[in-house]
Amino acid sequence: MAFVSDTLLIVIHPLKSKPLDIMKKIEIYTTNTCPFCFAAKDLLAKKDLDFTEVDLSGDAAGRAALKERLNGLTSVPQIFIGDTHIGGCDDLYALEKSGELNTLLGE
Ligand SMILES: N[C@@H](CCC(=O)N[C@@H](CS)C(=O)NCC(=O)O)C(=O)O
Repeated sequence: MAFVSDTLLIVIHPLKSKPLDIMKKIEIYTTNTCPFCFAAKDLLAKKDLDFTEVDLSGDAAGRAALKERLNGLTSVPQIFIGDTHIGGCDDLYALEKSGELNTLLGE
């Protein structure tokens, strides 16, 4: 929306007013039949946040690599903000409820 001034953008979406190199990347590991994955993506979409989805459906090697990275955790979704592993769907909603999600994204 090139016609929207920077000032107006700050009013519309405080997180997106941050330069892209400051806004932390959101990465979510999912499978395509997982209701918790849909719920987590739904929250991110409702907050109009861009995220990178890694769909591990049918990807045994990918799931094994994620399990290794997360010291044995096997469930999806698994969500990262920048280099920080924040956990799964419940953890994402808890962070949103407490207001910490915006802090994590914007700091
Ligand atoms: N409390 C977890 C629940 C996640 C969950 O149960 N995911 C299921 C798929 S919908 C799963 O990965 N189950 C297989 C496993 O735990 O290894 C969350 O909020 O993310």
